[in-house]
Amino acid sequence: MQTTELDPTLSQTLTDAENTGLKLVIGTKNYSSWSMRPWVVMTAFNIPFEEVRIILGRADTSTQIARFSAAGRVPVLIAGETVVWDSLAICEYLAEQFREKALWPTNVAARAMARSVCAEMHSSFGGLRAAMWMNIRVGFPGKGRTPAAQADIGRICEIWEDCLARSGPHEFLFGEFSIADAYFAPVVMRFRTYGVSLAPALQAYVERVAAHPAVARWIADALAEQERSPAYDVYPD
Ligand SMILES: N[C@@H](CCC(=O)N[C@@H](CS)C(=O)NCC(=O)O)C(=O)O
Repeated sequence: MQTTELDPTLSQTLTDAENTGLKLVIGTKNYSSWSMRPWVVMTAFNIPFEEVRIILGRADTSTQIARFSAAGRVPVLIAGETVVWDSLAICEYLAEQFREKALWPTNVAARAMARSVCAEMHSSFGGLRAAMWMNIRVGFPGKGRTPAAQADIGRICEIWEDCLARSGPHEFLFGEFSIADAYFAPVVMRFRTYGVSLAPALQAYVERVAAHPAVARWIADALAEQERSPAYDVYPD
């Protein structure tokens, strides 16, 4: 056993992860927006897990991912014999398994709306994804403003304004931090990278999400990564 050499907090986390048996397979943190969502949820809600990080964009990336999921995508959650792939399915699985932690809002109407905005995030915003990919480390101010990306930014602002009008200007989208905020965390990263100017209330929301301890940890990990995907580090003219 090497645990005696680990710092006590990490050692406890690893012991807890062995007990829950949860393993989250993710991609490179600087780039993997889909991986960020369930990782932030699990970290924010103190759900212990073992992290398995696969470097994206390498010759063996597909082979590495195939060890865990035939779908060929990360994130993947391994819970004993149960394999859950796709970020939204993972969040739903966690919400069911850890009901006492209220990963979704507790109010039924708020929960329905939170699920709707996550489903919309999950199935839409192709313009934003294509022109403004997640890259936490760099700055691409003003880049990527294609008409489709602009339309997506407009719709996201509308969603955030609507949620914050109901929850309160100093709150998260549904009051307490929830899956919905984790779902939009990669958008927050993009808005920072690409310097999207926002109304003050929405800018404050961006800063609130970025400062959340779970999000801040992901950002710190992403900044510490040594791996580079050159195609995503320079914005083409
Ligand atoms: N809809 C999926 C999308 C997952 C996805 O596209 N993941 C990317 C990384 S962010 C991936 O695994 N790409 C495979 C690769 O780069 O080889 C989800 O929500 O989990």
